[in-house]
Parts: sequence; structure tokens; C-alpha cells
Amino acid sequence: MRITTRLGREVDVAEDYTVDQNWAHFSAEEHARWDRLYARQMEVLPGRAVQAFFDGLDSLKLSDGGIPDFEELSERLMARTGWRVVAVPDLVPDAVFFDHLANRRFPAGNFIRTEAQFDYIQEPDVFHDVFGHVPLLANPVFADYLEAYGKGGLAAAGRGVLANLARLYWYTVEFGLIQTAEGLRIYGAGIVSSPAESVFALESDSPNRLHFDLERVMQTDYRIDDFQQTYWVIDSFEELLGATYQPFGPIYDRLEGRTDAYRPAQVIEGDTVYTHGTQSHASDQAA
Ligand code: HBI
Ligand code: FE
Repeated sequence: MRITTRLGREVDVAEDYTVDQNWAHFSAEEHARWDRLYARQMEVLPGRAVQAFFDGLDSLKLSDGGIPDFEELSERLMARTGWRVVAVPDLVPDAVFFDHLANRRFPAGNFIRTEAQFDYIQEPDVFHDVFGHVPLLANPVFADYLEAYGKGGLAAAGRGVLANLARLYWYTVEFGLIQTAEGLRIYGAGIVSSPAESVFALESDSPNRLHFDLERVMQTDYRIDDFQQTYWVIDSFEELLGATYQPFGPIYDRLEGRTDAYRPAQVIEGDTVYTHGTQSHASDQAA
């Protein structure tokens, strides 16, 4: 079928919104842009990103240089955790997204940001999707979590709880922190693909850092226009996966139809607080 992307391009996609990655079409300049984005992140990530992220970069050979060919990448990933990477031209509808994840397929953009978008892009490109998300899919526990998330999403269809599912994704897969023996580390893709937020999330006294709680997270609004005001910390990927073992049905029963949510910076009774942030960054931005 033919769709129009949010950037106004007309593209033919399969029923599941996938396209051919068309790897041969990337120019030398685009491969070089990937390499510069990669090098910039490697300046900040050592000592900040979780070891499993670096293990994934290594075992999937993402450090070889250039935009990865999804066929080769999928072969390596398949051998480790049974996941594949499929190409999409844009964000895909929620139900389609959940179906891909539930079947261990990660949809990744078939385009790279332009030079003008080097520092900031709104729509996830191949650098965010592959560099940010794919390394952890080589970790068996995280890989199972993302599949469980997709299944939870499919079960949410028609229950009016999609916002709750999106918050869970946002605060874990995109912006999660993890406590390790070496200290607090980043694992969320939105952080590991952003040089400024990689530092802010760990070192700024502005944001809250609270211990992860599935139902609390599902009720908390988030910001898409700035750094997060709250980061949720897990102790292990097992903890994250464990939280999704419980059936989501009873949770959806409690959340369904609730239209109020906690504000992004709110700290409430019952939260386990590591940092009660000053929120100076958010008020500077507002001023
Ligand atoms: N589509 N390609 C793509 N990538 C995403 O991260 C994505 C999506 N569609 C929906 C979606 N994310 C979110 O709404 C999830 O939080 C549910
Ligand atoms: Fe993402």
C-alpha cells in the first residue's frame, strides 16, 4: 500500500509497514555521517552506558563503520537472541509497532538524518534506532522484555490504555537508568543516542531519579520537547522483565478510563527517591 510519511514523502510499504532498507543507496557522505555520530557518542558513553550496551556494539560488529546493512545485522542478532531488524520509512501505527516487537522484529528507520539535523531530529532515524536500540537486543533478558512489552501492547488494543503503554516504553526503553556495581549507568536509547542527555541524565542535579515501579511509571506524563524531568532506575534487566511477567489485565482494569496522570516532575508518597531534583533546568527553559 502507499502511505505519506510525516515528512510528506510518498512510499510503498508492505502490510506491516516495512520497506526494503535499500542499503546500497546510502551515499559515502551518509555513511560518513553515521561514523561522526558514532564517534561523538563514543566520546561520552564510556563510564556512562551500561556494559551490556558495549557488549552489544561489539558482538553485533556495529563498530565496523558505516550505516549497518540490516540483513547482516539481523543475521548476527538472530544468532544471539532471535531478533531481527526490519526497515520502516517512518513511525508506524501503534498496533503495527507492538506486533513487530511481539514477534521479535525491531522496526528501524531506512534513512539517516540530514546534516542540518545533526544535533536534533524529531523522527527517529537509523542512527537513533540502530545505535540506540539494537545493542541491547543482543542481551537475552532485555530482548525478552521488549517482546513482552509488545505482547502487553497487543493486549492493550481497544482498552484505552495505550498512553500507559507509551509511558512505560518512554521511561524504560528510551530513557531508563540502571544501578550497577560500578555506579549508575544509562541504558535508554533516547539517552545513549544524545550527547547532551547522556551527561545530564547521570550528572545534573536537576532531574528526579526514582526507583522504577511499573504502575507508577504507566501513570506519569513525559516530555518530548526537552530532557526528562524524572528518570526511573532499575537494579537489573531481570527486574524489568520480572515486572512484565504479571498479567497486565488487572493493571489495565485499574488504569482504564483514568484521565489524570502524575506530572513529569512530581514526587509522591511511596516513591523510592535517589535524587529529588532541583528542576533548575526545566525552570531555566521556561524562563
Ligand atoms: N514506530 N518506527 C517506530 N518506532 C517507534 O519507536 C514507534 C513507532 N510507532 C509507535 C511508537 N513507537 C510508540 O507510540 C510506542 O511508544 C508505543
Ligand atoms: Fe527510540
